[in-house]
This record gives sequence, C-alpha cells and structure tokens, in this order.
Amino acid sequence: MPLDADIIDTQMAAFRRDVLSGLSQPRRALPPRWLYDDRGCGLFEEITRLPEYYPTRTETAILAAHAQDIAAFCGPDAVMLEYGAGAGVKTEIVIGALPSLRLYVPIDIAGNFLQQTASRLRRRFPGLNTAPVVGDFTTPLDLPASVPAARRFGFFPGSTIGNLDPAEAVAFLVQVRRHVGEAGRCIIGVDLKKDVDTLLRAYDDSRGVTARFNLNLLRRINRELGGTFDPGRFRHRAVWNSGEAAVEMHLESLALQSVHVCGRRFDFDTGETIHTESSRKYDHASFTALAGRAGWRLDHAWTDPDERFAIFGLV
Ligand code: AVJ
Repeated sequence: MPLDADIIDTQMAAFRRDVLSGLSQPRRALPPRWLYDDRGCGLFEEITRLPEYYPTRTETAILAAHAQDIAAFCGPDAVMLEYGAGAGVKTEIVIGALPSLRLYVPIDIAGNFLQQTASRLRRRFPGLNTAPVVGDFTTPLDLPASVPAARRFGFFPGSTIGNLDPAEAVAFLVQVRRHVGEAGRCIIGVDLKKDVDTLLRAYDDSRGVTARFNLNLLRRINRELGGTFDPGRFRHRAVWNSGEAAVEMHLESLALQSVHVCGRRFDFDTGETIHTESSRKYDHASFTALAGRAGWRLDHAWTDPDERFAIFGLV
C-alpha cells in the first residue's frame, strides 16, 4: 500500500501539471477533482444541505425507501466495494439493510479519510469487517488479493459518475465489472435530465455557496501553487450545455487581467472563462446505452416520485 506522504507528493505534482496545462488551452479547463480540498469538501457538504440542491436528499430518500429491495438485488453474504468513501448516511442505509454483508471495501484516494470512514462504520455496525483500499479508482486499480472471491457488488452513489466524460465513465464501469466479476452487480446513483431552471438553480444557489465552492479553486491554486489569482475579479457561472446534457461550472474573468502561476503568466480577456466542472445528466435510455458500452445491463431503476434522481441496478 503506498504511503500517504507519497500520495500527497504525487497529488501535488498532478495538480501543478493539470493547472498549468488546463490554463494553457485555448478553452481553459481544470479537472473537477481539484475542487475538493478541505475547504472545498466543507463547502460541498454545505451545498448538499441547500434547498436548491436536490440530488443528495433525493438519493438518500430513494435509498431509504427501497433499502430492502436494493439489499435483495445485491444478495446475501456479499462483498461491498464503495467507490469513494464520502457517502456517510447513504452507505449506512445500504449496510444497515445487509446484515449478512461479508466485507465492506471503501476505495478512496484520501487515506486518512478512509480510516475515519472505516472506524465510524465499525462503531455503527459492530462486527462489520472492513478492508479500506487507498487508490484512485478512475485509473487502473487492482484489489488486494485478500478480498475474498465471494459475491461482490459495487456502490457508487452521489451521481459522481456525472463528472466523468463518456469515455471516462465507460472506463470506470469496465473497471467495476472487472472488480466484481461476471456475476457481480453495481448500484449507482445518477442525476436525471429535467427542466433547465431546476438544474441551474441547483448549481447557482441564492446563498452563493456554490459560487464560493467554485471560486475556492482559485484560492487553492494561490495557496498550493503560489498563484496570484484575485478571486474578486472572477465570478461563478452555471451553464446548461444541451449537446453534452451537462450543467457546466465556469469561472468568468471580470476584467482584462494577467495571473501568474508557478512563474508562468496567463492573460485573461474580460468574459473569458475557466471550465471547472461538467455534471452530466442522464435518462434511462442514455444511461442504459452508456452502461451497455461497458458490458453492463440495466436491470433495475429506483427513483423518486418526481423522477429527479435514479439509483440504477446493473447486472
Ligand atoms: C459531487 C459531482 C455529484 O455534480 O452535483 C455540486 C458536485 N458541483 N455543485 C454534482 C457539485 C456543484 C456534485 N457531485
């Protein structure tokens, strides 16, 4: 298992590389994963409680309403692989409905966070076996040989798959297939297409929390890479890209300005943007097609009465 310190070094180098190359492109873009430093994680938590941000509470309600059904779909004596270990109450709902669960394997890049998650769950479910895996599940990743060759299912809540472009999403689903095997299953939370107003309000809330979350990326670049961004001279924008079926977050330059990062100069026109996140929205047909490209069949769909969000069961 790699040491946390090595992972931090590699992460720092990857951040620097992503920022320098992302800011050099004619259409500037930064990968959304860098939004989640400590402050970014705190702001995202705050987002999940906003009245306009429906996905988290809708998904939690679907899991709670259909926990027994979902547990039956996953099957007895199974190994649960959770991709990302931040789901908290959602994870507890699934584990709580699976008393025969053999092993819980959270997979996350943040080692300290993983240990916290694992010990919290062991306190909540005494007797639960946990085997955390430190690693980036969006890149090729092998499970430790100690994970038993039992029935397995993947759990990927939060509609985080929406952040991946189609090629990345297919690669991820292929990897889950490899991890769980031909008889394995996957339960995955997906935000559904809906009217553009509702979508844009969810990503541009009236209290400005999402704006702070987005602008925090500039502060992170300043702090970790010695950048000279003035966050007051950029503004948050949420845009619907109908061709991609995605809500995009951008940071728009409010002036003609130059910024330095790692000794390099970047010139911004007024109105020019940095694209910081795409949050893709699916419907049953488009998700069935995506999953199909990765060798999965959509077997179940659990949704809320307004069909805002879906938990898809893949076989
Ligand atoms: C954590 C990726 C699911 O796309 O809805 C929330 C992130 N960005 N508000 C999403 C996010 C702006 C969120 N995901």
